[in-house]
Amino acid sequence: MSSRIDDILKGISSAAITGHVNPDGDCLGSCCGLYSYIKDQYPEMKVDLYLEEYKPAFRYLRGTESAKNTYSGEKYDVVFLLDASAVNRIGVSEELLHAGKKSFCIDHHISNKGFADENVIFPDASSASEVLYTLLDPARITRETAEAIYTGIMQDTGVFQYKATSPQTMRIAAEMMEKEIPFTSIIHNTFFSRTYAETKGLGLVLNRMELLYDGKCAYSWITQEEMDKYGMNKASLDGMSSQMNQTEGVEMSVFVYPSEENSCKVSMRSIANANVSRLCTKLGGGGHVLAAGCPLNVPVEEARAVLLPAVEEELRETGLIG
Ligand SMILES: [Mn+2]
Repeated sequence: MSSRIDDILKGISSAAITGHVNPDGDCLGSCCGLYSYIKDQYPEMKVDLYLEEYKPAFRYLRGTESAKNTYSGEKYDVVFLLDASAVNRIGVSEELLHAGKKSFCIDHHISNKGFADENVIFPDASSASEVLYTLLDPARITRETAEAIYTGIMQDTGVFQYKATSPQTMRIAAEMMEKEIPFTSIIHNTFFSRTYAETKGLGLVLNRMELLYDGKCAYSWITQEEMDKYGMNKASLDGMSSQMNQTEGVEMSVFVYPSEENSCKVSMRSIANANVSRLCTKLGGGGHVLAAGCPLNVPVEEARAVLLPAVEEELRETGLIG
């Protein structure tokens, strides 16, 4: 059976694949899934995978061993952009958008306006990996491709718990399991397992957490000094806001961490009712309704004063506070 990806790849001799900045599990899963599919089906094709720094636990994914983390001007017949919601979110280099005769974006972010030549964006899909699956011929998905697709779906659904997890999501995951992938170790190693340092850092963030607005909003932060003390990097901060959300009565969480000098980044998660995408968009960021982020041009310690009025406005608009 010819799939959409097979149609695109007809008569093509080179392809590049990239995801978004600071790649997460879905970004890696979708990029490596497509890489693996092309490697299996088109062994003659030159295919380069571009990935920024990611959590070492994902190194089992096929393609990570040869991935490039800098772009030096190569040209391709087609460039695939996965899980990337906007031009300024493209990983490794924004120039990759124009590195191909044609660009093809595969995504599930509601904020994606379709910046590539061709775009397949399903805002209701659980993950870019799920969108990718719909473009492949299921009969030709090998164990290695299945590992990647399963990883991406599992990661972006928080192990099949978030709202975007549909019956179709579960059917695809089940189909991937039928390829005999080691799903228990994939889940443990990439979702739950942390280094000792990361566990200590999480403890600090949770211990510092405050409850604001009738306990509806959980707020916490970490400084560069603290990250250095615990040997943490950007990837060690994944999941902080989700952990904060596991507190009775909390509707949304706000976690602030350092980026460049005198600026910071904010990660927000909502349980169900608050729209953190709307909130973060007002602050110059974006993302999903239940998971979003934004950069701020103030140090970590000063973010609270900038963020709280916007948080309060969102909680009022949603009716979570009076
Ligand atoms: Mn995603």
